[in-house]
Amino acid sequence: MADQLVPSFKNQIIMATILTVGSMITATSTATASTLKITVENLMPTNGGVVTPFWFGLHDGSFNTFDLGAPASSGIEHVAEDGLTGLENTLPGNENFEINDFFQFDSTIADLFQNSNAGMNGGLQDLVTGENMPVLGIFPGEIGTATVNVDQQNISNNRFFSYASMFFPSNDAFIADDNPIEIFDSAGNFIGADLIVFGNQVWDAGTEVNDEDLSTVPFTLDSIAQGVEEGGVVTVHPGLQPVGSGGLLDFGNGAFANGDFTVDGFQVARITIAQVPEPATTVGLLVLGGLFFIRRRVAS
Ligand SMILES: [Ca+2]
Ligand SMILES: [Ca+2]
Ligand SMILES: [Ca+2]
Repeated sequence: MADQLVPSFKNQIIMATILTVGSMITATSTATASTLKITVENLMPTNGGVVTPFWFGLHDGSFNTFDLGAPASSGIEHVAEDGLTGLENTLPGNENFEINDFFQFDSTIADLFQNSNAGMNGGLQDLVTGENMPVLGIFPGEIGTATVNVDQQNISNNRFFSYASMFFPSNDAFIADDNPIEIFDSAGNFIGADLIVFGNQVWDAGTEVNDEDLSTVPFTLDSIAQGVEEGGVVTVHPGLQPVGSGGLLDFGNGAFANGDFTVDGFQVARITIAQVPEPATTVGLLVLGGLFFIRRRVAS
């Protein structure tokens, strides 16, 4: 009996020590920086819509992307009408692109964020896009990712997540958070996010009339910043014109025929925010070191 107890007692010490070492490693890594992985998956069917380069910000909770029933900001207008965020020159192959070289745009969402209290308070912003055609965005079935490092010591500056992206093709349809999403609690514990944007959460910016005319929808550079002013407010988008009516769902022999986001249960995108684990090699070495220490103690 005693012979069986000894190894089991040893195992308990070993387990306890591994847990201690494990929590020390966790404590060390969360005391400094956290690497977050932002993943955006286009859940639309083949020949559905495109999620244009997806803007996100990590901030103190004070940045307001939009309000239903209120006029859209110029930042949201440019996202919704033309898929432009102001961070175009961060996209692969697009390093020399400056919006204002082509269009006399007022503030983009990147400008608004940078100059907001949230931005000046250490807010971070970037884009998530697809690998196949990064300048255009994330296509049906495609997944885009981005990683970002947040300072765990000042996590209150980056506790909340906001996002905005155009639903393409459209005159001014977009997806975005109506309220910032809390991804760290007030004590700094990681909550993360895993959410699906449904078709009834596609918004109309209220800035451009939904004429679905090829000259006003940004299929080419020439049709960027074209359209009839709407002068309205942000609403739930009423939907694209039905198939057969000559609208965008009929464009290009049905290239976007499955983009009717008013279909029941239609899923636009899945957004996940996860913490990137510590590199396995570092953890392994530390655990091995801990075990070596235990064996010496148990043997003595
Ligand atoms: Ca809001
Ligand atoms: Ca509109
Ligand atoms: Ca337009």
